[in-house]
Amino acid sequence: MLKFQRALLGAALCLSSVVAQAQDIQVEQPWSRAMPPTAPAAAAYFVLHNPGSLADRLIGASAPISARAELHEHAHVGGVMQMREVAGGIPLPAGGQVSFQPGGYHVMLLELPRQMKEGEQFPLTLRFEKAGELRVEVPVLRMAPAAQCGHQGH
Ligand SMILES: [Cu+2]
Repeated sequence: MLKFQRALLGAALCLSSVVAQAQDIQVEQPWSRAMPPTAPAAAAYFVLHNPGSLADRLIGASAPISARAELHEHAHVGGVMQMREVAGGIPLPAGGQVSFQPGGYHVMLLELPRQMKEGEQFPLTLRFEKAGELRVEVPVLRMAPAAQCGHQGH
């Protein structure tokens, strides 16, 4: 029974997790990991859904909490995991989804006057080639929210 209730709760969180939509693009489960006050940067994560029939591309991001925001990916370079800026933006195929998550794509927030604390949130503007700008509120969490949903069935 408890298992069933948890499943229901998970489904409810899943359904309510679409927080912003521009044309066909949806941004789900935005979050940022709480960082130590002295950390030089922070990262924002989310899942992009494009249920439409036109491919699009994430080409930029900005947030008032940081002077600079870059689109980053993690890649193995000579056996070492490094992150680097993605040249030319991140493609979002028609009918597809792209996850931004620790160890993968993320929006890197650089030159922050101060680190955000757990429980705070900040606006993040995502800029798409076709869909234009889309603004989401990003909660600062200690851990990833993905376990609540797992993105099954999307
Ligand atoms: Cu990065």
